[in-house]
Amino acid sequence: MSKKGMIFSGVQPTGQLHLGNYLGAIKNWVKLQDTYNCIFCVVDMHAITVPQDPKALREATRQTLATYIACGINPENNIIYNQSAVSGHAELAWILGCNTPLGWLNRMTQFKEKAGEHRESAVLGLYGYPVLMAADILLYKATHVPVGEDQKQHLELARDIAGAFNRHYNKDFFPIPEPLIMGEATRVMSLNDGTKKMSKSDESDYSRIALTDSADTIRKKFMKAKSDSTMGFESLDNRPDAENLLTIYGALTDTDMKSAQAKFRTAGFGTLKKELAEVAVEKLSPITDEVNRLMKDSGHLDGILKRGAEKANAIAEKNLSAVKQLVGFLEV
Ligand code: AQP
Repeated sequence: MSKKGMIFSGVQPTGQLHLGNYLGAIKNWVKLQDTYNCIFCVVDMHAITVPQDPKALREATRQTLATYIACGINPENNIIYNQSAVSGHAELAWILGCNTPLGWLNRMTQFKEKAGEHRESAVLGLYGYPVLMAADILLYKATHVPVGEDQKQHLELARDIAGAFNRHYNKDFFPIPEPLIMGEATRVMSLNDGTKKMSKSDESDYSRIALTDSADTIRKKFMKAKSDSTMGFESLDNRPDAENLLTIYGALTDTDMKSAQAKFRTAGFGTLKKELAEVAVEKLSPITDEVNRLMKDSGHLDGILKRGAEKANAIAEKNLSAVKQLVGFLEV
């Protein structure tokens, strides 16, 4: 069967992957891997846009790969590697950066959120993160990018950057990549605060379900999740915590929001949380067990990354060489 196009996507090895990464991204990759040519990257160069401990970064890189595989990504049929192993990402990011107006970067909300009040001391890498993300995608001429809702703005910028490059060099060189924002849970929120995204870097461990949490921890975290005082789930207006828990339930059980609401129409938070915890334990325990098993053999994981990087590099070098030709770099 001929495949529909080229997918590129990735996760930063900035800590333990969580339910948001799974439902917003990796669960969808598993569905897409048979119909597209897929490149799934562990984006370690993005990770260092905030300080990382080198030993922990290496470990998180392996753990992110192990999580991809444990969630059902087949390392034989897809290219999986870590970003820093392919130098083309950095090279293309520089070239694209020379075509990206600062005004476009100034609109990026993730930079504003992450830099916060410390804008003056924020590093260039954090500011340029979206240009590197555009380079990741365009290096492989990817046509589709499955991401969670939070990455939509960066993907729109990647589309703008691709268009600007094509116009500048008067050639339809880069395909304009399409976002694939799929599933019932495109934005999973913190268990402590339904208005905030679930995130690896949240200070509170209770804000997220990590894909390496034990069954007991998963139960404890859901039972402690923030609730409100309204009984039943018929109306979710101005109830971000209720909506979040129901969204997660729907995504884990592959039911739409309406059916999930109907199921818990007159129930209290306690009932929803108990059922949700059991569903999560059932779905996530096999993933956790497999991650733990895979992590015992780092040689095997490193071998997968090495072979993936070789395949990725072969595509990257070809595309980058064509970019350099267009730009006018002399290759002797
Ligand atoms: N809460 C979320 N809901 C749905 N999708 C999410 N994704 C991340 N959080 C959620 C999706 O997961 C993919 C990889 O994201 P990432 O880890 O590389 O970067 P991030 O979006 O910055 O995630 P975190 O957890 O918030 O990381 P930190 O704390 O390190 O910044 C993307 O497709 C993303 O949309």
